[in-house]
Formats: sequence, C-alpha cells, structure tokens
Amino acid sequence: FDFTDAIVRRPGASVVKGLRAGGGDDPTLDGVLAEHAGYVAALRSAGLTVEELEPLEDFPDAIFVEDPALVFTQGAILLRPGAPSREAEGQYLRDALNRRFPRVLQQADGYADGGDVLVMPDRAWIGLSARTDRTGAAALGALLEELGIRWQVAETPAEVLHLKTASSLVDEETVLATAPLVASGIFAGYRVLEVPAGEEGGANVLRVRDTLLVGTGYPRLAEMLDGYGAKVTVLPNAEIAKIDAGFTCMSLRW
Ligand code: CIR
Repeated sequence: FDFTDAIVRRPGASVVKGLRAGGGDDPTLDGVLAEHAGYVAALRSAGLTVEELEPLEDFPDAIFVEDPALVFTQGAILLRPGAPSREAEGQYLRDALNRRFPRVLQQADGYADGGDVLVMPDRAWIGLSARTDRTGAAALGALLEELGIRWQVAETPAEVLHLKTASSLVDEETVLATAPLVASGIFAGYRVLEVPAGEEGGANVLRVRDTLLVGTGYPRLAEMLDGYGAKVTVLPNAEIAKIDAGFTCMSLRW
C-alpha cells in the first residue's frame, strides 16, 4: 500500500453513458466530475503523485483505468477487457505505461478485466465473470508469472460485476468481502472481514498508504474499518456508482 504514484483518467461528457449491469438512470455529468475530482484529491492527500490523463470521449468507461491494465513495480500488463465497447481502451494507456514501467506486457487471448483481479501479498486471484473468461484468466496468469506473481482462479459471485466489486484489501493480511464470497472459502488462510448485511455496495474500499477510502452511505462498514491502522476517509460516490464504479478501478497505483 506504500504507493507513491497513480494514473487516473479524467471523465469526458460521454461518461454519463457508461455501462451499468443493472440498468438505471444516467448519472449527472456535474456529479461524476465532482466525485472524480474528490477521488483524485483524496489520492493526493494520501500522499500520491497523480498523473491525470485526458478524457476519451469515444470510450464512456475509460475513467476505469484499472480494467484495461494492471500495474506492479516490476511491470505493467495491458488487458483485453470483456465488454466490446472497452476492448480497445488499453491502447490509450500504452504510452503512459511505457514511460513509467520497465516492461509492458500485452494479454493476447481471451478476455480479462482488471476489476476481476485481487492482488494479495502471496498471489493474485483472478475472478471468472461476465467480463473475464477462462482463456483470458490463463493468458493473464502467464503474464503474471512472467512478473513473478503467483495466481489462482476464483468464481466471481453471480450478483456482482467484478470480483473486486465484492472484495478488497484493508491491509497486507486483511481482506474485506461480502458474505457469499466469504462463504466460498477462497479467502481461508487470510484474515477476513465480512461486509455488514445491507452494505454490500461498499465492499470495494481502497487502501492508499495510511488512508482507507470508503463510499458514503455505509456507516457500519466505515465504523468496522476504523481501527485497522488506516484513517478512514468517506468519499461521495452516489453518481459514479450509477455506472458501477469502484474506488480501486478508477486508478492505477504503484
Ligand atoms: C463497466 O461496466 O465496465 C463500468 N461501467 C464500470 C467498471 C467498474 N470497474 C470495476 O469495478 N473494476
């Protein structure tokens, strides 16, 4: 969590047409811009140097930079996101990643979204989902191995978009997960915190250095997370949540 740098992408006007799994109304542009700016400010006050990439109007979901790419100190991986409208997004990250990382690997087969990849200290879990298929998971796994990272496949719970919609890391050894994911047993061996019933929408928290970003509207979750060595910062995300945003997917951090 001792990141020093992050890359984000500023929203363009098309962001209001972002994909959403459950249907529902468009978010307001002003609301998304304000929440995104608040997120970037929170990363900066947590101590990160943040590079803001220009909006990509042709890609309404391009603010979610952690779906077409994953970064590690030893290298970056460009993925093939599983939504057809997002497949080409990675190409627009290539230059920024080439400038920052010694190696930029490219997934060649299948589909995988970074939102399905939960990187734990001992391995990366790759969740199979509507966006990530077995071929993609295996192709990504081979690239992770090239970077020296072990990996294992998990099932993403059916009711959520991505594995990390239902789970996230609180600290090096503590994972936060919704009840179905806890029950699946994949996190046996880790310290596991279960998201309070009714607050599942808050499961995607983001630890950055000594700060833990939690969405508004999850008071029991915020209280539970206070006390894990990080300052809980509650960030408004009601508009951005209408297009299924999570905090982890809106930046690449290293
Ligand atoms: C999408 O459906 O691709 C975007 N509207 C939301 C992606 C959120 N990404 C994530 O949870 N990793």
